[in-house]
Amino acid sequence: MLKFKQILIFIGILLVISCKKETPSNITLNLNENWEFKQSDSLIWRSAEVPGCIHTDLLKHKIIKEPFIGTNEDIVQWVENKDWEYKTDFKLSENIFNKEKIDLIFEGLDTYAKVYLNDSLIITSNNMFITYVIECKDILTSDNNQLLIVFKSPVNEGLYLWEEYPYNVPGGYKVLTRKAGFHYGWDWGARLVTSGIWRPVKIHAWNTAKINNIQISTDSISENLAKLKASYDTDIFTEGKYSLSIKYNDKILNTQTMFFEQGEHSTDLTFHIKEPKLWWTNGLGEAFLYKFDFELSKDNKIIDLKTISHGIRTVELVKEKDEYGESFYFKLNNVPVFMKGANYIPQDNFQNRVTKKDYEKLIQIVCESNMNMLRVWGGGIYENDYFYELCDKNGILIWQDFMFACAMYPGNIDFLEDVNTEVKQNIKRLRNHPCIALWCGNNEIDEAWHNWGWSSAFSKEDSAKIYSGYDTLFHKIIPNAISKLDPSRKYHPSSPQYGRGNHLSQYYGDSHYWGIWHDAEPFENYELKVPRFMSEFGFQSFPSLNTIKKFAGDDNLNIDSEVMLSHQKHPRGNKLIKKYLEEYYIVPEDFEDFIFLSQLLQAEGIKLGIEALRRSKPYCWGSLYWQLNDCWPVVSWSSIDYYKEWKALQYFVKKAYNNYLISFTKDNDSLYVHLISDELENKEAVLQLSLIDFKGKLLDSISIKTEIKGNQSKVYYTYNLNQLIQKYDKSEIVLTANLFIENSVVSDAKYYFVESKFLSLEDVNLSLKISKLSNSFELIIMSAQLNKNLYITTNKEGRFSDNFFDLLPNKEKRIYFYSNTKDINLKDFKFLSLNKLLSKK
Ligand code: BMA
Repeated sequence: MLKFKQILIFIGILLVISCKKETPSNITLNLNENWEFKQSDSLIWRSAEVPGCIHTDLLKHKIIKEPFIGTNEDIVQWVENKDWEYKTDFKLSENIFNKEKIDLIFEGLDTYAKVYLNDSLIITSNNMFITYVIECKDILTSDNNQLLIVFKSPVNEGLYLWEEYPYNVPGGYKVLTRKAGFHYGWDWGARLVTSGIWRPVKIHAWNTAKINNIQISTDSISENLAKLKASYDTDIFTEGKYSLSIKYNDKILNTQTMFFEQGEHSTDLTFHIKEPKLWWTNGLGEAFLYKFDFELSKDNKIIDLKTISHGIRTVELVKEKDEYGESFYFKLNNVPVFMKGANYIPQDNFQNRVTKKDYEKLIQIVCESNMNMLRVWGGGIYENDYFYELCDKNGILIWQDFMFACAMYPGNIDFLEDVNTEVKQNIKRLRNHPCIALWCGNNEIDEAWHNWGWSSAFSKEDSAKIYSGYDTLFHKIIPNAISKLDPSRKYHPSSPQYGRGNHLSQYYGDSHYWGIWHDAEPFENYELKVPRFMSEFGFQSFPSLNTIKKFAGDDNLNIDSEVMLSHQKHPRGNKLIKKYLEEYYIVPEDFEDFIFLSQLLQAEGIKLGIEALRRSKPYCWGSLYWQLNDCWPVVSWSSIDYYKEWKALQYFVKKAYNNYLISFTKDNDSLYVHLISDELENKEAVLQLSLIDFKGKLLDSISIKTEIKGNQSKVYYTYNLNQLIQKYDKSEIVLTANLFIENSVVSDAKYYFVESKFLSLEDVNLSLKISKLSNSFELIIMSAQLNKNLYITTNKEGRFSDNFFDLLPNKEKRIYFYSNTKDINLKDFKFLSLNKLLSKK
């Protein structure tokens, strides 16, 4: 009996062993431990973090103060003028050292770096966006090895090259250095020109052969079948018979055996998926991913393996001449989709401080806010793989700029060759991500050259020479690389297609409309200047008091304090905010009131813009506002601040980007009720409209049964304004709208008949209740009168389900506060509203 049991256990163990996935014989290891750094002209080595940068290492050793606090940015500027060195000692285990080939991989060196392995110079780099793979078995020893990396000051190197440079081009000396543009400061960013090993260092040890790269492409998709192709790039050391196989859920989809000679090979394998589940964007369906294993085997042993998550879908950018000009919209799986999103910048000046949690939190906010596209803007970085993986998983399309913004870059051979490598590598790294929708050459350079007077600042001859560099880079090198390496995707040379000085910008391509903000035009102009696709528009606001206190303490809480001014990088920023406040509200003296109103102003303004764009479907198909996030705590155009705290705008965006939107427009005596649907199907619905006064008295109401057309914007009801409101005081009434589908409210909106600042708002008491739920605290709020833009704050860490909302009279509003705090009571919350503020006047 016992014997039988033992046999069973033995069989069980055998089964477990045989089911365990075979691991490939090639090995990849991180070499991120044991690093030290020093200033080149010092003798003191200190521990360093890799991946990392010089500023965070200096910070860890208390040699500099946190640059984001107070005015510390100023006192750390010396760091950019020094040279820095990093070193590590390492020993290779026998199983690595005995491999035939050992590669050292540097995924990112920022920026002017010389790398020495055991005293031999193995890399000279001047581009932070390039990955280096160096074969170095010959230089490695089985004993101790040392890596030393010397970083030259990027500023001194840039200035040195600049001395020789023949043209004083826009962008200045930084254009000569392939480094993130925002490191040198931006109108929302601190100047922190850092250096260091910003991406991982790895060792790849291999025998026999390796897979260099896999490219998945789509031949055709139908309901029954998706025909796909995998292109294997392999590097063979030992010639012989090899098998290439593609697996899904451990089932082989295709396999091929062939003889490879020594050297690099490119091999295509087709494979099919029956009844493919398509990849859809957030809001339209599941972003379904197939996890494929691509294997390279020899003598029945897996030598190398790459696992790739792939979404089956088509994305097209449709640019077709029409009666107005030229369209600019995206079709996903053959369906035109309105793009709702924002411009994304790096999440920190120091990339190593951005954790996986930060990426997850950011993408979660993007999804919750009903977005389906982000533009990775050209003055930052090509993001890391995790960012794109999260976008793949969550159905967020990416408009990917190459890293060029607001400057004229050189056209000499060395520069262009280097950029060619950068471009090719990044296309190859990112092209398998279903989230990538478009490659875009640069940010605003074409616009600036033609519309901002850049070209006319030079003689005709110089101007032609400078432009020919631009032409080669953005009209030859980059599109050539794309058509070779990623032919299924479109390329857009520069965003916007036309600058706002050019009247064509409203009729052709994508547009950056900055008449509002930069030219101080009223927000209402968003309704007059609707383009085909809005890829930038924005307005600044102050971050919350909690965020401000983190960098300004309690003693600088005044918009003109030195600290606050050092965290406002736009030269006319505060002036413009005040100007618009005067126009739309008041300019409050109290700092907290000012923060509140600056956020509300931004939120109302951008909401107006978003609604105008969405109403204009199918003329316009996109709304990407400037900007989603911040890279340090600052006054800026962002909708979430550096700590990912929601500004008023984020709450407004969430509603304005909902698949169903109710929006109002007025024309003389007519008030139009528009319904916009981004859903693909028609739906039976009920639109409920009620006119009430601020004490809750119902004055008029109507309920309209209708079918909402999928993927359309249409007027569903028109009021005669005179008839509707003539009996009432316009400053005391509001029209509320609710859209019901299958008995639940899918969208709601309010229309006021005078501007907010002319409303008769009284400061009245709120009735409040709080209770603890399993994952949040529930606040039940009520008031006998309308409360306009009720803003709830607390200094406990957490997030509100809604904020800055209008509380209707005598109606309970339930707000959830998500927090890890154990206990909280009503005294911990503060309430501010337009009622309080305007009745203070
Ligand atoms: C846009 C961007 C940025 C800038 C922003 C606000 O055009 O491309 O260059 O930060 O304007 O001025």
